[in-house]
Amino acid sequence: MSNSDQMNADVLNEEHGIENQLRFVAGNGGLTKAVIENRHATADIYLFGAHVTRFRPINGDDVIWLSPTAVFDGVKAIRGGIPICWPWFGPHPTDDSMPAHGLARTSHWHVLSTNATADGATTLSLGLESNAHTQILFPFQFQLRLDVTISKKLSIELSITNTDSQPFDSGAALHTYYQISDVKDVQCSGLENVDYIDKVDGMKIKSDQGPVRITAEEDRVYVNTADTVMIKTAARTLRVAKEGSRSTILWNPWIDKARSISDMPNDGYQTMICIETANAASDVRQIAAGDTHRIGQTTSLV
Ligand code: TA6
Repeated sequence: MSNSDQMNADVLNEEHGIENQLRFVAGNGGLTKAVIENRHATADIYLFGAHVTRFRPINGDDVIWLSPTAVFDGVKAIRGGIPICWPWFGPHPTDDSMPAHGLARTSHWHVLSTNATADGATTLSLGLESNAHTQILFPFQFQLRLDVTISKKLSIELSITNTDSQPFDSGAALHTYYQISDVKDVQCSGLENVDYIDKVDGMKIKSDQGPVRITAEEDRVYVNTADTVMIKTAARTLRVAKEGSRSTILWNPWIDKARSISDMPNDGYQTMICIETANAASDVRQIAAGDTHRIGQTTSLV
């Protein structure tokens, strides 16, 4: 840990630490993270990218998948966890030189507040405001706030406030990597009979009548759904409910794509699936000057 990292953690603990519940430490690569340990669960949240990298209910297993070869250099997005994709999901709509999935997941956020509630939950709020760097990528004034609440559930909510004098388009995804016991065993329900854009088959519009199983690379953008998704394996079922979103992404890179991703082990695809609460495709929101849009999700064990 460098002196500045330690100082940063010390100052943050002075101002925002919660005894026996929330402390700041220098995590991987010296990046500052909040460690939350309460009577319901434990969790890690990096300030870089406002990135949740771990959530484990007490007496349970990790819910979130984190690549063992993730890079923590404060520049590259952390592979796994919950990358915050904003102000666009996927490639930039018009400019290929722009970073995939926007600027939020590779920005350094700051602590707004921390709170311990009577029922033993812990909340961490992080903020990111527009600045000279973000203006290059996204020429609007904005304020972002991410509220992470750790109880026996994992709740996150991204608030996007337009502090500019004109409206802007806001695409987003809470790009959540879920830990699963075996990709060959997983079934995702709640998306039956919902149209999706198939990104691995010429962007064709398709739909399924039954639960989704993974037998090859899947990269689907479900449109016009506010529904809860259930991620089922023999080991457990996860429930992902969402707000402020009418599009859901389902992704598994499978063998070849996983091998091409430098910060993912070749076999990484076998123990993860992404279910992403989004504002993508036809669900990109226009936020008027002065308005706020909120997109959130709550993940729980069934
Ligand atoms: O959400 C699925 C997706 O858009 C895939 O197409 C794949 O690119 C994935 O995101 C990961 O993107 P990243 O930029 O983090 O490598």
